[in-house]
Amino acid sequence: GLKSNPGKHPWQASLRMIPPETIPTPKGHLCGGVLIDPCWVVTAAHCVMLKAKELRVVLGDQDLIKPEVSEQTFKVEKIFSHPDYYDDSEVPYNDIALLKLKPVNGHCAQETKYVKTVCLSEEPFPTGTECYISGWGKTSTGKESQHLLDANVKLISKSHCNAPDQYDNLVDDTMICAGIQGTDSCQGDSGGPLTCERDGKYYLYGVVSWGFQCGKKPGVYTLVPKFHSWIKDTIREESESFR
Ligand code: 4AZ
Repeated sequence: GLKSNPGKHPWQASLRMIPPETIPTPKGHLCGGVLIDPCWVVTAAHCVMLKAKELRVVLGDQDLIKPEVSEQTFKVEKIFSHPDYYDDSEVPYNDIALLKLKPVNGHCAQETKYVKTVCLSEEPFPTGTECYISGWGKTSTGKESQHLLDANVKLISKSHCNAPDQYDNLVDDTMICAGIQGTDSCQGDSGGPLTCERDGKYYLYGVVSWGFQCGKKPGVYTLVPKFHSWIKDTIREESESFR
């Protein structure tokens, strides 16, 4: 991808592992995430196989190394990995998780030009729709990016993605493929957004999940509409139990 304009993906989150000194990525960046409610971030379940205490969520970030005034950093109160998440010979199924942010002075994310929530998609977008991916993952140089990058990708049909020379039926109906030859998400982008536009509004349609290498076959994304009820129910139940 190319360097993204600040404020173009204001729902993009950076998941950090603490202490950052122990891993070789800028400031401990582990995965992407997506802000869907002031106190809730969606990510990939395969990203959060660690304790909530070891995580930080940074919103409003562009440059992973430079401190930026647009940044808002939160601790994680609780991790909700999808109960049906599992990994079968490197393929993650139901690869989605919710992070409940720990409020500071009674609030979580505060809306700015650089920090905003995104809508959840409840309906399918047609094959061929041009959508957007963003993240700090590996580029063609083989290194993770210091700057937030983005790219356009097209939604790919299940039948094409499951062809014998592609994923040979490993892609199930909780996943959506997207890509353009050579343009793809990669290591470090996991958990981040695949957003699509409808009537001038952006919707979270996929969560970066897996793929064979990068840029060679389509990227595979967790299909958000399939998890709409789980997301809404989890947020509702958790908010109700604290009233
Ligand atoms: C990864 O390793 C990864 N091309 C993420 C996305 C894709 C491949 C690998 C999709 O986290």
